[in-house]
Amino acid sequence: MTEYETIRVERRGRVAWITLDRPEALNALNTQLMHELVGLTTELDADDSVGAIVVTGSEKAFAAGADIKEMASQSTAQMREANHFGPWLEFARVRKPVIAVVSGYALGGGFELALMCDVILASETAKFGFPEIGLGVIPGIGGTQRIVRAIGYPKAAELVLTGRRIDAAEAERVGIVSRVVAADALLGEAEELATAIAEKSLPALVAAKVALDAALETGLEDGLAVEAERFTALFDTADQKEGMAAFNEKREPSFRHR
Ligand code: CO8
Repeated sequence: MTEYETIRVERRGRVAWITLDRPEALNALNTQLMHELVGLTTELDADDSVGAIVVTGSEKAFAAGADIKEMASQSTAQMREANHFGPWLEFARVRKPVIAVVSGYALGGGFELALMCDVILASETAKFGFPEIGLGVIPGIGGTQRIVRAIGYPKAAELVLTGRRIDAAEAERVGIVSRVVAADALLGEAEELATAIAEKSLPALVAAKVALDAALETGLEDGLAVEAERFTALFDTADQKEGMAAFNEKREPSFRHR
């Protein structure tokens, strides 16, 4: 079992819960945390007993950005050498559903991490923003790209160019988060949501993510072709036979995830 210093991991049925755990820095994403988080999610992605992955933080902060103390004195050459971008790309390529459960600050890299996930469930205490512009930089791990795709250019540009922080209600209104829930209901709702997803057929979940990703990556015709191919390929899985038999027999399906 790998030991982690900046994250905690727990299994609840088919759901793997990852908690960012650098309370002294409001879960700022330093290099160690990045490697631990990306290494673990890659392992969980290869483990067929895991159907969905939750990433969460503390009540006060999901993550307050990349670690400013670590970055402050770096030169361009040193930033290039460090390659902070490759590992986050690996995180974004995880095949299984990843759910960000956000309470408190999701700023800068923390907001970008949430945007790498498939679903964002937020507490009413959540605060999102890209403060980078006020630090003399810009979002660097996908923020400018994913926020435009998520909410459209004008609103995205306002957030990136001003660094203005928005609350959970505004984030829900503009379509950044899937759902906002009361602070004391967050973990319960998250568990229910993650379990509901994780218990679905794994091949169908993976196919759904491939098709959804295609909507972002390709034109409509190519995306439709990806969807049609993935849909068709599922007809050779045991779970498609079970899912449709269960419907016809008026019972709940018992998926074997193959
Ligand atoms: N990095 C390092 N340390 C941090 C960070 C951070 N991003 N955020 C908070 N901390 C530390 C504080 O320095 C403080 O430590 P100490 O007690 O040693 O002084 C501790 O966490 C608690 O923070 P505060 O005392 O500031 O707590 P407050 O409740 O007063 O304020 C805020 C909370 C508003 C969240 C405030 O901490 C803040 O503004 N944090 C910085 C937010 C920010 O600017 N984030 C963007 C960072 S840049 C970025 O994310 C770029 C992403 C692209 C990266 C590409 C590859 C690396």
